[in-house]
Amino acid sequence: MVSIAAEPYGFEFDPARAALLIIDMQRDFLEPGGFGAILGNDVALLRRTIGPTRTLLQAARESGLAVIHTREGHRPDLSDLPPAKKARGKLAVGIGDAGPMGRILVRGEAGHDIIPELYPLPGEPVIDKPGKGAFHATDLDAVLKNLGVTQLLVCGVTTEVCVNTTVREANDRGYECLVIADCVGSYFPEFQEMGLRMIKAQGGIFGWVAPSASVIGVLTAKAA
Ligand code: TIU
Repeated sequence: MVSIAAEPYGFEFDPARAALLIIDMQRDFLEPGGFGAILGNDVALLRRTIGPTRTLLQAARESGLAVIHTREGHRPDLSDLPPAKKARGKLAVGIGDAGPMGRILVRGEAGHDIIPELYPLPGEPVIDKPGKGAFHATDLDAVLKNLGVTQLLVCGVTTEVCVNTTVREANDRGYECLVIADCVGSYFPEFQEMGLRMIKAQGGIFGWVAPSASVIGVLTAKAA
């Protein structure tokens, strides 16, 4: 156990029982022409997370930490796409429709895949999820239990949507979540701030928040 400087107080980190969880760092959210941009968002606001997450991912791999990736998306026949999710936003081009990177948020399409900067290595589980939370209708809980993981270092996009939903789901399942502030991103600066404050408020009601530098220092010391 080693204490990582975090808010609202130190996170007692047990690397043998921890995983780096990288949520939905997909081209559809981070590159022009994808789902994020179609929703009217500026993807540049999310792209600032790529550099720090890449550095943290490298440190995690070198220290032997388990690494798990998730992707939001749907079957090509859209049979797992709730009609309410398809209809939301009244978009001219929405989930399942053809976009510049293939069909929007459909598994197997270029836009659905993880950005090249953070591409999973063979052996790193990739969880395909149909919802915002990574536990809903996936085998993430089983994968974590089989790995003996009880702590999650959480990165990804977007802070107030898939990251917050997943952290809340994880918290209710008994996992301890440390959210990495500079490795999570929102299209809305005010939601970035509040999304992090909601996690660490009230004594860490959903978890902890720390900058990647605090975690990398600990992982690097472990690897040395
Ligand atoms: N739109 C938005 O902020 N997010 C999503 O639709 N999915 C995720 O957060 N991954």
